Amino acid sequence: MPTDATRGGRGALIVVEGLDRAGKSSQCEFLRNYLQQAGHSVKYIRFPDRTTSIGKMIDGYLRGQSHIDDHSIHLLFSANRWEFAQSIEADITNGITVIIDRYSYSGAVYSAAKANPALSLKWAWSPELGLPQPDLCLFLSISPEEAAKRGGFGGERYENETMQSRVRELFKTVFDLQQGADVQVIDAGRSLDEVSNDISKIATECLARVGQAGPLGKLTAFP
Ligand code: T5A
Repeated sequence: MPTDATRGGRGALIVVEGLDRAGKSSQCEFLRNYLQQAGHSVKYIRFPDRTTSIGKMIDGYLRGQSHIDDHSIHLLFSANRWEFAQSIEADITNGITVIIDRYSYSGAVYSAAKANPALSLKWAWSPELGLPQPDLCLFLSISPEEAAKRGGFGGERYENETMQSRVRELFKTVFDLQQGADVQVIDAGRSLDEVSNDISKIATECLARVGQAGPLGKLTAFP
């Protein structure tokens, strides 16, 4: 199958963000299949990637099997993204569109939502500087109450309504402060099909746009 590079363009970097159980993984899988059927080469990755050595430490922490200091776990989440940064950039250059399920935005807001006075949002954003800049960020917006009704909620460390409410507010702040990506807010409280319809339209427009765009950018500091 020809990649977008053989048609003269790079791939797009599309990030899907939202609260726990907002439907990110379901929509990422839908979008991968949809874009592949439309003839694009696509990869789907998710953070944390729990398969690497760093990812295994994160997994143990999220399941409550280990205690790790707030700053240290934050840096591990970021290191987990840096492990994949070069391969993401190479794929994009080679015309492959990369869909990422959670990214730096989650990294900053979940750590800042712990309300540790020594861990500000600005501090939490700093290890993300220089990572690939998404072309599009799809934010699946759902209330913490609605998300809590969905399957499997409550099993991991951050899955409680106090934390999720803080996370929701901080997502708004970080999107205002980091304006490089095109952030599209999608009402994720609707049916799977209604959400997918919106996502497919927005992603298709994004791919058309990046075909004419310059190289992928990098995440930058807050103003
Ligand atoms: N974290 C993550 C950090 O603290 N720092 C970081 O840097 C990063 C990257 C794990 C935790 O790590 C934190 C954030 C998280 O607390 P995760 O593994 O991505 O991150 O965990 P979740 O976000 O909880 O991932 P989930 O896969 O559980 O949730 P999704 O992907 O949002 O939801 P999905 O698609 O799996 O759907 C959940 C359920 O809802 C149903 C699905 O069928 C499924 O049962 N569903 C719907 N039901 C009705 N209507 C819809 N529209 C639905 N969409 C999905």
